[in-house]
Amino acid sequence: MTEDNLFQTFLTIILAPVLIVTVLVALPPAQVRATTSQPGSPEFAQLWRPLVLTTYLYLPIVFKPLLDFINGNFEQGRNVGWTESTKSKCGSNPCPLVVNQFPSGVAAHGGSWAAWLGGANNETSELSQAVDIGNSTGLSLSYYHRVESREVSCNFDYAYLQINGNEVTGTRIGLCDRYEKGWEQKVVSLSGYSGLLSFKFVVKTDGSVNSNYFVDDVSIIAP
Ligand SMILES: [Ca+2]
Ligand SMILES: [Ca+2]
Repeated sequence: MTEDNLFQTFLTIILAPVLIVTVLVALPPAQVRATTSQPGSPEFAQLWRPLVLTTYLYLPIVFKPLLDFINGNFEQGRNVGWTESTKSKCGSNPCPLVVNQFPSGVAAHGGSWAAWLGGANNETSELSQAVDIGNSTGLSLSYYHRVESREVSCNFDYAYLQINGNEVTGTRIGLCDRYEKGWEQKVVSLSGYSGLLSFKFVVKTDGSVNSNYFVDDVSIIAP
């Protein structure tokens, strides 16, 4: 069970009854005495209106599906939500992919942290996180990405997205100067997917000419 599922279970089993009991206890004694009143009477409305309104306000919060990424904007820094893997970005030493320092002229899309994949030759950078979307429909993955590359050809270094180990059609982008367009949003439909999804951003570079790929503000969005 993921942290999200544990949290959702806590909210559903513990917090919802606590909220309802809290509302009941908070009712003035005069209103509690009115429980003997008949439906439709002013006393009945006086008793139940605050309870219904409060429950109406709280339940969507309590039962709202928690479908989003942990630390999707990377602002919580490293080792929160995301799993990182690098091959040769720092020689034999793994380098952080979640960073708050960037090459000259590059900044995070939002806040001060983002993911920086690539940035070395013969590199494989992988950044992954699993999200349980249950049986929800109509969802999409949204993320912002940015290419910075010295490659003229777009055939040597590339980035793509995997879901559950399979490359997602339409997400592969060649890393080359032609695609240096600043931050751009990418939206990927999750139609046809359900349950626990393992998202992985992958960058692979060849043996020469540097390429970089940045990702920020990763989220699950509803229509
Ligand atoms: Ca950010
Ligand atoms: Ca290259």
